Amino acid sequence: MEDGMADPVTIKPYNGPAGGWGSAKSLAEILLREQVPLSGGTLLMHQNKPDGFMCVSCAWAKPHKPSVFEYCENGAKATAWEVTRRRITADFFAKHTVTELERWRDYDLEELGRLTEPMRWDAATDKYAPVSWDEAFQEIGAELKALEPKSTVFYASGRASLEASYMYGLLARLYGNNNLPDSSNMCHESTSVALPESIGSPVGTVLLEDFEHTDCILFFGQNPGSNAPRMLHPLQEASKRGVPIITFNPLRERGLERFTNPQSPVEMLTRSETRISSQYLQVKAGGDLAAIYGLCKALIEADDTAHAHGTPRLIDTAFIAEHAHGFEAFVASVRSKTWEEIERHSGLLRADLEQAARTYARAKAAMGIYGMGLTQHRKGVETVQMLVNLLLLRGNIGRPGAGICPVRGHSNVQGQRTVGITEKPELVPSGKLKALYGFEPPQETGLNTVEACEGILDGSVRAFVALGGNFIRAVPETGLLEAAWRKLRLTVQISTKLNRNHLIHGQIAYILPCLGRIEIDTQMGGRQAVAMEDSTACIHGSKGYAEPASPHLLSEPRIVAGIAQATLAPNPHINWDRWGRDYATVRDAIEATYPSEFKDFNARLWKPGGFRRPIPAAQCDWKTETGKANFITPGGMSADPDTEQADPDVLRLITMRSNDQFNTTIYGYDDRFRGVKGTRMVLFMNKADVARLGLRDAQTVNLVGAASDGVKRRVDGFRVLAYDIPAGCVGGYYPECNPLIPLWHHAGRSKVPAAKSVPVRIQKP
Ligand SMILES: Nc1nc2c(c(=O)[nH]1)N[C@H]1C(S)=C(S)[C@@H](COP(=O)(O)OP(=O)(O)OC[C@H]3O[C@@H](n4cnc5c(=O)[nH]c(N)nc54)[C@H](O)[C@@H]3O)O[C@H]1N2
Ligand SMILES: Nc1nc2c(c(=O)[nH]1)N[C@H]1C(S)=C(S)[C@@H](COP(=O)(O)OP(=O)(O)OC[C@H]3O[C@@H](n4cnc5c(=O)[nH]c(N)nc54)[C@H](O)[C@@H]3O)O[C@H]1N2
Ligand SMILES: [Mo]
Repeated sequence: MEDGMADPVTIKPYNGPAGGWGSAKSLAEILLREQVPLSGGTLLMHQNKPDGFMCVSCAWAKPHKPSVFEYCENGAKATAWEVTRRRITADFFAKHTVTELERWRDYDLEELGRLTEPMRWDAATDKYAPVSWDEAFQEIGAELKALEPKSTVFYASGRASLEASYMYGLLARLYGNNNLPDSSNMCHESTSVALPESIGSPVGTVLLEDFEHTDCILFFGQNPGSNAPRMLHPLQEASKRGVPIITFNPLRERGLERFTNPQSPVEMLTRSETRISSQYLQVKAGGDLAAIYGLCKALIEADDTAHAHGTPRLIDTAFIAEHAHGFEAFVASVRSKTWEEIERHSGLLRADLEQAARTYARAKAAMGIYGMGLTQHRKGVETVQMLVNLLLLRGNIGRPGAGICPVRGHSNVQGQRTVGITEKPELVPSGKLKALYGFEPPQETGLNTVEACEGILDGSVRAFVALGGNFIRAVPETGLLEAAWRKLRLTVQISTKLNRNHLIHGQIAYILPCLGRIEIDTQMGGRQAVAMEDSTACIHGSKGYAEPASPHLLSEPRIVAGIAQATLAPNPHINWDRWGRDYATVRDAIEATYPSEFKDFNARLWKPGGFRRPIPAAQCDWKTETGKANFITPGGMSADPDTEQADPDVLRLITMRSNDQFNTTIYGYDDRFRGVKGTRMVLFMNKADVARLGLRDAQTVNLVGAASDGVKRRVDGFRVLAYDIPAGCVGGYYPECNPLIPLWHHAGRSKVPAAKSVPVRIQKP
């Protein structure tokens, strides 16, 4: 049980808006707790500014004319978390065995502060002991050289810079594999599979400016109030202009209801709020596929009527004739679905879907925004493609104010893919790599996250190197994986803070502590800067401003270079040492590898608002096999064959983030917007389900996995909370609920774990 202990648990509805005074207070608390010096305030002034540092929290776009305070509550919390004064030194490790630390809560591990020197686990004492960088690199290199390349995995968590990521991808390929799973495999991989087939680009087409020109926003399964708060500003502006925002979300998320800009003195003093969503549709978990079918059906039926009466068509037939493929088959599929089925699968009413479709049909330019609520389902890929279908019906891709807008997670997760962090060799310019570095890049598809887990379970994976992240906590099937993980020969964690994955470790285990992006990074080439790509494919420079947490830290490029030099045969075309000390030279290499994306990379690094790499679909240039934008008809409307059981006691569990965490990093035990204080072990439940299952509000229950695959999955000690959530769905927090997710329970083609529809049953203790 992972309660906050220090604070009593209270649960009462939060009536404030997103942002506002609650946000200011929460931020002040964390700055104090992390003992961030007063200059922390000055530090925040550099956040997300041209010539400043790019936020280490989310990937949302950075405006080219930033406001004085271009950060949000959670971005500032992430900064405080990184520049904390707390330190974890060799003394600490000398006092505690790893087995003992395993009993600590995740929160307490990270609260120890920043890691300060490289450590190696010592089997005799079961403690981590200091080791020199050189020794660490030599042993890691020797171990990797002794292993069959296919048995090693190089994971990346989405935060490391373009420079570090490019080097890391090259390290894996020179070593001999494409085993480069990343956090995106648990996140927007459904997007990366869906969009190339639909529109020929793997990323979104919307730019920040499009918010100024849009007439309608369709908002699916993303919680901006907690996970991309800076996005509330363009949403607020749009709402003030009278732009309808139609939200699909099983939960009524505060950031999608009302917002007070904490950086506007007038709004703060007058306590004025902006309504965000104009229509809020509480779709069933996984019901979006059916809901969008409903929107398309309503639109097509209204278009039939318009056509019959000779009034203007609602379907953009000219756009479709010129740009689209597969329209007829798609329309036939839509017509074949009955409203009864649509209502049953979506949990929404026909009348509400028709109203939303009418709003959409009136808009000249509409955009579709979405997050984990669409991608983390068994039908994640199909659902993203369905949203594209809806946009294509009215020509809403490739013109101002319109487009598709996946909201990415980690601050550089999109950029890592751009520079080669991928298990798919076809996404990498192998010919270019061969010409530049004189080697044959491996052509065998590597392991993604789920496959890496399978390899760990069956013993075929022997070594795991992690460029950031907390893999063991982020993945499904915690129980089986933790046990198998300990059999790995080698685990190497490049990290800033102590986390669970340092304690659950391999037979030879290293913690390599690195500089964070906010820290000043001085190398022989002088003060260094790095680059990232935001959610809208704009690339920004980022320069640290804080003193390094310890003099013994190395930067991520230096660490990758160190491992590469110790592992790989010398290559006359690569000077790893120079790359690790002068990142401008890595940017030159990136430009040489991707000349059209990164033209004049170094010269454009500090362009305000970033420079955008070309996104052909945004110009109606469709790089698909048909040369057109494709309507892709999904197989059916059922969200999830596993949870579509007749048994009403099997519930669909949504695992999600609170307002007080960054992924597996728990900042605190409050979720202000959802009214929960002092605990994360709550189970958000529909009132009728609470009564039907013979439970009471505040009662303690256990959750067990409902999949019939013979594996026992169970998490104990949830407090029932009657909440506004559709019947049949329950909500709980990630990562506490991860032991309940079967490894095979993932999106069909993207293999993103279906973390938003986990089949579970409630058990009374
Ligand atoms: N402060 C903070 N910022 C973050 C993160 C963080 O943990 N903390 N994480 C970062 C990362 S890596 C990512 S990927 C993003 C994640 O950001 P989000 O995409 O917002 O992720 P979640 O919090 O998991 O929740 C998604 C939302 O989907 C809704 N939802 C669940 N199931 C469904 C469904 O079936 N249909 C629909 N329509 N909605 C559904 C939930 O109610 C919730 O509002 O945020 C990034 N930014
Ligand atoms: N049930 C469930 N599971 C999920 C999700 C869900 O919604 N539900 N969401 C999934 C998603 S979207 C994602 S992205 C994954 C996240 O999975 P990960 O990316 O693996 O996890 P994080 O919690 O972001 O990693 C935190 C750790 O990163 C390290 N770190 C922080 N900053 C830096 C840095 O600058 N450099 C380096 N080298 N290390 C650093 C710290 O040591 C910290 O402990 O989880 C996935 N898992
Ligand atoms: Mo993510």
